[in-house]
Amino acid sequence: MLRPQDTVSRERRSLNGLWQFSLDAEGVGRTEGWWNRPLASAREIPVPASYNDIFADAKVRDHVGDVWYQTQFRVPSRWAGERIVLRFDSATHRAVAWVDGTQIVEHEGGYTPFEADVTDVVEPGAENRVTVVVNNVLTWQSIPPGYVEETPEGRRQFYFHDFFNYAGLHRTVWLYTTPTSYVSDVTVVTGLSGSTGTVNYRVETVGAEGSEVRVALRDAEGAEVARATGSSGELSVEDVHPWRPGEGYLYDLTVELWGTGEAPIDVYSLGVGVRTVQVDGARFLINGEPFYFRGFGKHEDSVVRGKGYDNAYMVHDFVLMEWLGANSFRTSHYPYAEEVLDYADRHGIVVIDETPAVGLNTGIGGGIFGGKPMKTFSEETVNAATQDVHRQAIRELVARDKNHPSVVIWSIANEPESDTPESRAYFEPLAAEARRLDPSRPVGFVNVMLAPADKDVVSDLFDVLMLNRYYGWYVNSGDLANAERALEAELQAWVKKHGKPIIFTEYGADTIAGLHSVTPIPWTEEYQADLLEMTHRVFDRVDAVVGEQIWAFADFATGFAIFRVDGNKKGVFTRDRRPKAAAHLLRRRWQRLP
Ligand code: GCB
Repeated sequence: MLRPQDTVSRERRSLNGLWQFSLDAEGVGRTEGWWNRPLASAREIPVPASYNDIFADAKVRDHVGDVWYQTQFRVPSRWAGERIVLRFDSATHRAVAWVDGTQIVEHEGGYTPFEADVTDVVEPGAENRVTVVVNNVLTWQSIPPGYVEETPEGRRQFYFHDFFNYAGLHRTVWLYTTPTSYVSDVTVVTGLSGSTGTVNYRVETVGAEGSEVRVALRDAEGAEVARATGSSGELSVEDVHPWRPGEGYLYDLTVELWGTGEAPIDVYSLGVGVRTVQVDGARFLINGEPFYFRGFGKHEDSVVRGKGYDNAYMVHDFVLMEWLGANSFRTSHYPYAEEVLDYADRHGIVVIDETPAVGLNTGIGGGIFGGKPMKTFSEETVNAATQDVHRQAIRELVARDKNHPSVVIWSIANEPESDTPESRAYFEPLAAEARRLDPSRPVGFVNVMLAPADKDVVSDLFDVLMLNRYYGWYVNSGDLANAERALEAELQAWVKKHGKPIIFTEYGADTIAGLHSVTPIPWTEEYQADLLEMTHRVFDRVDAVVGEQIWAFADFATGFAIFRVDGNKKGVFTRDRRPKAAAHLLRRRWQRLP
């Protein structure tokens, strides 16, 4: 799915700003047709942002159900005759949108874009009203899953993941144009052979019978290095300048649609990084060279905005990662804003790209913390309908992110149940689907500590092993000597069983910034640093470990739990991005590693 662009044939404008917002506490908006008129008793709300922390109002923060957004926009009269599209970069977790009285689109899933052709609905030159109902309910058939309980005080949402269920219009809303004959999709797959690069491309068009696709590839200085005609083909680049970790070199692929006129009908341009990704035994290769991931699991999370996209936080987070010497991160636990991947492409940061499939595991926490014992996979819980939604989430992730050179692995789930026949039956078709959609990238899922090598029954379906482990924290708590032995023993079992590259996608310790101790006491800054050092000693002894991504980049908001004080504190930075002692330790280590 192509991002909106300004080109000679296209124009876009963002509808970001202050919108009207109404909470639908009684759940009556859909039957009362709230889209037909200005929202009653509305407040102003920023878009993009999560709505939860904007108001000093628990009813908004903890709301379960529908909220309504509305704004007015004017379509420039010069857009008459163009195809006009309204696009939402995301609406968490599902939405229906109307322009004036007409429903234009609905979408399931909180972290991927959706759009509607509104050419016949809007009036160029006139004011039009857009209304969106956004729903935050998590069910057994949503990704991520959850369930709702009715209480005398109203509905309560439960879920199995460890971050706050922020909701709303989290990313940009665009109004944009294309010509009526237009480029609807572009797919590139790149290759390298010696000093020659290849760019295999495929262009899809709509309404373009009788027209011709022409593509041209230019280097970063703007010099043309290859061109071709036809909707698919392969471009070859002599003396190629590859995209590589630490150096986000991008070519520009300009796609043009030509009719009989003097100028192209449509023009779209795409940044292309020429690079290869491959798994070879226990090595992870980028451009044929072994790559070692160092970085973080992150969240889109900041004060007030919640999961609302913010340029300042985005750039600052990258700058802090660079300051530490990190070269990669995982989009735990959902696809991030496309601006993030564009930045990673330009700066040579390597990304593990994850679906929102987090919490498909009732075994975590459940019994101990008062949750009801229940099966993960059953007719009543995660079932075939959930699997369909999950499959669709994989499709939308790949469709959106397939052209980003920074993305090197598809992670199709975080810590699902993976030690039962039901889990294998659930994941086998999903792994196959991810591979079918994109044979050019390794596919993985993130394994939970409850399913070590001797219990796991799904890892053979995947190309890499991604492990989340909390030795020294959730197990061997406060006992780093035993933690070190246990971690190494577990790792050796994986090496023996699979011989695949192992990336540690999580390890770490909750740490209160400013809490210090001369002895190694959990929750102190010193303990976090000691735990990381212990874990790194083990990694350095095991060749198959090809990556270390600490949990987490920064402290973040969670739902209430008796082991969470104002959120999860495993950040190497605080929520407002101040470094804990561990940051300095990582900086010393990562600047030393090749
Ligand atoms: C995990 C999860 C992550 C949690 C983390 C923790 O395994 O993948 O979402 O936040 O542990 O801190 O418990």
